[in-house]
Formats: sequence, C-alpha cells, structure tokens
Amino acid sequence: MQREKRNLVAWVESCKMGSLLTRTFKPRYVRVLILGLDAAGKTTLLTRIKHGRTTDTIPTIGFNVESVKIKGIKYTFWDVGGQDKLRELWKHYYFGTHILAFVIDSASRDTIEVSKEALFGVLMDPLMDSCVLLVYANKQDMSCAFRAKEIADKLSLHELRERPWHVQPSCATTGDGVFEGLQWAAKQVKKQKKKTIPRKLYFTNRL
Ligand SMILES: Nc1nc2c(ncn2[C@@H]2O[C@H](COP(=O)(O)OP(=O)(O)O)[C@@H](O)[C@H]2O)c(=O)[nH]1
Ligand SMILES: [Mg+2]
Repeated sequence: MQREKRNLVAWVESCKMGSLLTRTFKPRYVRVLILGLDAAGKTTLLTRIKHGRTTDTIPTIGFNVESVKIKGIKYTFWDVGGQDKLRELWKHYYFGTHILAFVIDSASRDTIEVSKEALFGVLMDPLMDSCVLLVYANKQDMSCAFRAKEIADKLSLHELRERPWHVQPSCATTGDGVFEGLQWAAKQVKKQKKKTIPRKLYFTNRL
C-alpha cells in the first residue's frame, strides 16, 4: 500500500515536471509580413532566410509563405507581391502581424517617395497598431544606394512616436544584415509582449 502511494506521488510529480517542461519549451510563434515595392528584394530576402542562399526570382503575383524556426521561435513569413495593383491586397495580410519587414530598394532613388506613401498607408491601419517596424535598406552593395540614415530621414521615421522602428542596411543577395535585422525585431516583440499583453495572447499560433 505504502509503495503504491509512493508510486502515485512519483507519477504526479513527473506529470508536473512534464507540464513545466512543455510550458518552458513550448514553441512561440511570430508572424512577419514582408512588404515593399516591386523588385525591392522581398522574395530574395525570404529565400535567403529560408534556404540560406538565393535563387533567381520572378515577380511575385500573390504571395509566398514560409515557416522557419530560429532560436526556438517559429517565424511565419508572408511575402506579398508589391506591384501597383497588388498593393491594394496588402490589407488582407495585416491581421496578427508582429513584425512588419518593409523592404526598400536603396538604389532606386526615384521611388523612395512612393515607398514612403505605401509604408504609411500600411502603418495607418489599426490592425498594424502593435507591430514593430523593421525597414530593410536593401541593395547596399550598389554604389548609388541611399544609406540607412538617409532612408530613415526620407521616410520620416523619426516622426513615429510609439512604434519601435529600425533601419537595417542589407544585401539580400549575399545575406548581409538580413538576420541582424530579424534579431532586432524579435527582441522588440519580446519587450512589447512583456509590457502589454500576456505571453499566451501575444505569441499566438495564428498564421
Ligand atoms: N544588387 C542587389 N540586387 C538584389 C538585392 N536583393 C534583391 N536583388 C535583385 O533584385 C531583383 C528583384 O528581387 P525580388 O526578390 O524578386 O524582389 P521583390 O519583387 O521585392 O520580391 C532580383 O533580380 C534580385 O536578384 C540586393 O541586395 N542587391
Ligand atoms: Mg517577390
């Protein structure tokens, strides 16, 4: 009888430990929405994150979606086509976004104003209120590229009040800066979650 009781206690303890372990190591989910004008380098960036290399891309009609686990966090990346007409569809992808990764072709000096308009159009939507903003100043390998600080000025990012933002210089074709940017954004998501919403609600498993 005594032994059965001891076995029962051991079993209950192991269940408690099991649930503690699942809680501690439960995967967390972060939804990343990759937007930006056509040919900025969104799909190249996504391929670099997913496969660690780049391949030839064709213009994205619709979207690409990929899931990648990095340091215990499961990221789902949505790369949505940026052509003129497709931008109207961006709003359908906002819900549940933790990180907006906005990609700029830093070498395309003539389109920076269009990028700014498109970016602020996205940020104005209440569904994007709580997401952090990671701007990739992409194509830094081009000699004519705007530098990160210039991009921040051109996009008037200093006017953003509550929202954490960062301009990450990057070159999607070589991978330079790609993970550094993501690392910054993941840290911000973690910080925000601590300040505002309980962990369970913030890291949702919604895609
Ligand atoms: N030089 C350079 N070219 C890039 C870079 N990133 C992407 N590209 C090129 O830009 C073109 C458009 O890239 P893509 O990823 O399809 O752009 P998307 O329309 O934003 O998805 C492709 O020819 C890429 O090879 C970069 O960092 N530097
Ligand atoms: Mg694309």
